[in-house]
Amino acid sequence: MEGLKFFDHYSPAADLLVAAFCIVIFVLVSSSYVNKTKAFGIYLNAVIYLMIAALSDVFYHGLYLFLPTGEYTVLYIARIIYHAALFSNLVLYIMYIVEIQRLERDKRFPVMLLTAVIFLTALTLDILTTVSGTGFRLDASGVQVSDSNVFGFGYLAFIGVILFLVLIFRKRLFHRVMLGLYGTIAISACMLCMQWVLDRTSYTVAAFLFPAVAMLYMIHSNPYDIEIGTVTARALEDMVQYHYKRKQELILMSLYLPELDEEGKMLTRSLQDTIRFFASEYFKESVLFQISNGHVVILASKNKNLDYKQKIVAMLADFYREYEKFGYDYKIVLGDCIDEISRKNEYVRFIKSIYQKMPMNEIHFVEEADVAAFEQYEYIMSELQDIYKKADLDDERVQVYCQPVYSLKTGSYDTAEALMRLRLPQIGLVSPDQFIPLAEENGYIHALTRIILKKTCDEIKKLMESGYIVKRISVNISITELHDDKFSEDVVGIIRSSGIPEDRIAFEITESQSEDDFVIIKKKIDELKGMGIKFYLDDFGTGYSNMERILELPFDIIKFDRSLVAASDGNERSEKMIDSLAKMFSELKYSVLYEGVETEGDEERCKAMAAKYLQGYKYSRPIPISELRNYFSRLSEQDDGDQEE
Ligand code: G
Ligand code: G
Ligand code: MN
Repeated sequence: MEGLKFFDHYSPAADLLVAAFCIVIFVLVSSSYVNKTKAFGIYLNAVIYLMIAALSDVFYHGLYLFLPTGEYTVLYIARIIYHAALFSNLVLYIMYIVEIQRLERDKRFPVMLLTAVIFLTALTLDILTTVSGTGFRLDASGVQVSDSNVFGFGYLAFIGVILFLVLIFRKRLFHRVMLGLYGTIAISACMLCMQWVLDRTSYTVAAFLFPAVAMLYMIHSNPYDIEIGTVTARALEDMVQYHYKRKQELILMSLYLPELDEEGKMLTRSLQDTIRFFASEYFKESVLFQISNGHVVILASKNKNLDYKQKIVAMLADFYREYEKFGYDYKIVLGDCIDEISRKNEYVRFIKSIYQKMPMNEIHFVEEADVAAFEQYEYIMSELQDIYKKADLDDERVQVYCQPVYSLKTGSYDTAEALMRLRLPQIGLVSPDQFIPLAEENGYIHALTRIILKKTCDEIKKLMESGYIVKRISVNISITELHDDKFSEDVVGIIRSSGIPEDRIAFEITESQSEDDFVIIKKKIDELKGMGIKFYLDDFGTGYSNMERILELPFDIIKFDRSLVAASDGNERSEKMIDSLAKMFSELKYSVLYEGVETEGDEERCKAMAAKYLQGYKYSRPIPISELRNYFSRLSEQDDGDQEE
């Protein structure tokens, strides 16, 4: 140090670079989507102080060149301002860490108190030692003559607090983020050590830049999908929270394209362009969020779009025009954000609950009633989850209803379809359309099937023991559960442990949609058929039937959907078509079952169209399974019946 002039330790290059980098950070922040959390506010302040520190470092060193020799008071003051800026930056880093770690009040308070004490003590000592001459001084020739290095001790004290926080509360953040923080702190400390060893001061501020860059990248960056211009669902929550706290109202627009909402599917380029256009063209400062492949949401502030009603009208008009081009099925939900939902920050689930109950290709305007429906949806969902978790095959909440099926061959009811209902403590009986889709989407359906299967087997056993003739009862199966490799093993286990013959159970499956489903269904039918379990093709006529595909699957019974029965009424062409389909199936050794037989007329027509089985309100509505005995006949009665024939 001897003889080396004050200015020789220093080059402004690093500080100027830091100042420039701070500007780059501001540019990045304003051109990307940032979650405007409290932590982010602290972060921005830290960057501002960093920039002040860099500039004041340049300034106080520069002063040396302009001040008359020996008249360094202004320089000393500038140097203290520089230290104050750096210390403020460190205080803000500590506040920031405390914030992202979400420390509780009782932990936050002592940490911040200690930080304040360090800040005031270090700055006071810096000033006192400078004034008294025991601290930083330059002699007439510009050589540093004394340095008690208050700054260095202050710095170490702050670093001590930071290390304490990141080590003691390291579990509070994702470990990779913590590792990133450790890494940048270590690099900063190394830089300061090297400076100290080499007796240079140029990189002091630069060392403080690394944590700022790391935080921006790891914690606040929320990159746009560069093609479509969306940010993630997480960002949606932050935006909702930000506006809710400030009592600023938002407008919500949600587009769902079910056909594209599968893993691996991509929105086409031109669809991306269109969505980006819709998100940016109509509303000022709107943000586009991608919730899943086929689901995007736009949020915009009401204040900034006072004419939002006209904008929505214009947007929808354009939407219909664009829709012609793409032709995908859609569901749209539009409207004001609702306080109740904003408070809980549950828009994604809220919107999904609306989609659940709305028909395809419609637009739904959000209304208060949706909130009540959402609460019910959430309740059903939590009950389903609980049923799934408890995995109790006798769960009281899952109830078996049955619709007896009339057999034309025996002239009696000896088969039936099991239909599930939920009986939930708070809302009573729930019908399948309110919970089957939910259970399927969330992976709970097989848990329900197991219960209904067990209960059906138990009832069949009771019926048989009381002398009733039960040919079989069919249980509905969802395609999603067939994808499980253990399916066959599992259902056979349940049937066997109830002690009834396997052939008393049948499974109903609806037409498959994809090649994948087709292969799975075929495999499962092959596995189970050998044991005498029969298979019904459910709802025939409602899907896009591929006749060739259907005939490749070894179904036993084809259930003609009730829409076919209705269509055959009074429409000769339809009747002819249905009649020939039914006859074709019969000749190929399938049995034909007509669903939705409601009247005498329906019954007559179906009988003439190769019917083997009839099901519908004409015979019975779905009834609790325990009432099935009112329809089924006992062995002796059946004998009587046979004699009459
Ligand atoms: O009985 P209801 O009309 O409410 O039944 C409506 C639909 O729900 C039926 O088309 C039927 O396919 C379906 N469903 C009823 N019970 C079950 C069941 O146990 N499992 C499955 N997967 N679907 C069922
Ligand atoms: O798709 P699946 O066969 O599983 O559907 C059976 C459903 O059809 C039952 O939930 C029942 O409520 C309903 N259903 C049964 N019979 C009739 C009927 O005669 N008319 C109408 N409209 N619906 C029926
Ligand atoms: Mn069915």
